[in-house]
Amino acid sequence: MNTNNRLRIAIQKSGRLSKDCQSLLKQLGIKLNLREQRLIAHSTNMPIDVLRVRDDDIPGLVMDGVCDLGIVGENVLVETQAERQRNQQPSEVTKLAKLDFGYCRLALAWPQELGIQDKDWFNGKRIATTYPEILKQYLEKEQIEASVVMLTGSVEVAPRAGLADAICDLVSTGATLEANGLMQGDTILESNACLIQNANLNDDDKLSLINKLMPRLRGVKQAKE
Ligand code: PRT
Ligand code: ZN
Repeated sequence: MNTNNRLRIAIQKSGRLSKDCQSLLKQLGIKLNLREQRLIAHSTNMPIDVLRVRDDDIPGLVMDGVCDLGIVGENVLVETQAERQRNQQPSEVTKLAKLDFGYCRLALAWPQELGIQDKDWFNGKRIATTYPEILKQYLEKEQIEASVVMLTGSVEVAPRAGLADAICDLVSTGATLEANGLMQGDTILESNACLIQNANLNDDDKLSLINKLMPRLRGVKQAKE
């Protein structure tokens, strides 16, 4: 548990969500002294500290109560939850809001030259992904017997490199699939960035600060619509 009396928020240090997270915090009125290399940024006008980490670490930090709040893609949240459930580690969080950035979908794809394929084609195939838990749950639900090859990066080159027959990867514009000669199939998960809270947070001061920030968040979302 974070026993520090300042509300601790985990955001991605550098990557696709960083800029949007920083501007959201700014729009919520949280003034931050962000210095490039620092792990922690202290707010100068509210009892808030912002922890800047890799996105993959954010759900765990919130689930374990090291941070009170976190902003992360639903893809990373769902994958971490499934992995932690399997390992019997704390996996609960309270989802406070779906945010309007970081949209992408986790979809299946295979070499274009194979043409359109149905789900049966995946039986006996190898599928490369960074999201083995989400993929395994999908395969089980669809009763597909395929093997899962875990890759932490460059998933889109796996078929060409002979590492897998197909992939299950994040797609936003589709340009990466196109550039790698891959055809997009079913979407397994649609994802946005979301704001999560530690499920056991019971510090009254922190809860009332969150209650003060939430209407502002709704205001920011409405202003964009
Ligand atoms: O260093 P760190 O671990 O923090 O960052 P990371 O490299 O793991 O993540 P990052 O910054 O790439 O993405 C952070 C989050 O942004 C993801 O977890 C998603 O929730 C969200 N997001 C939104 C995306 C994309 N869009 C996206 N297009 N994450 C990755 N991609 C990649 C995808 O993997 C593929 O390689 O972009 C490529 C496809 O993009 P298109 O536009 O060519 O289809
Ligand atoms: Zn990551």
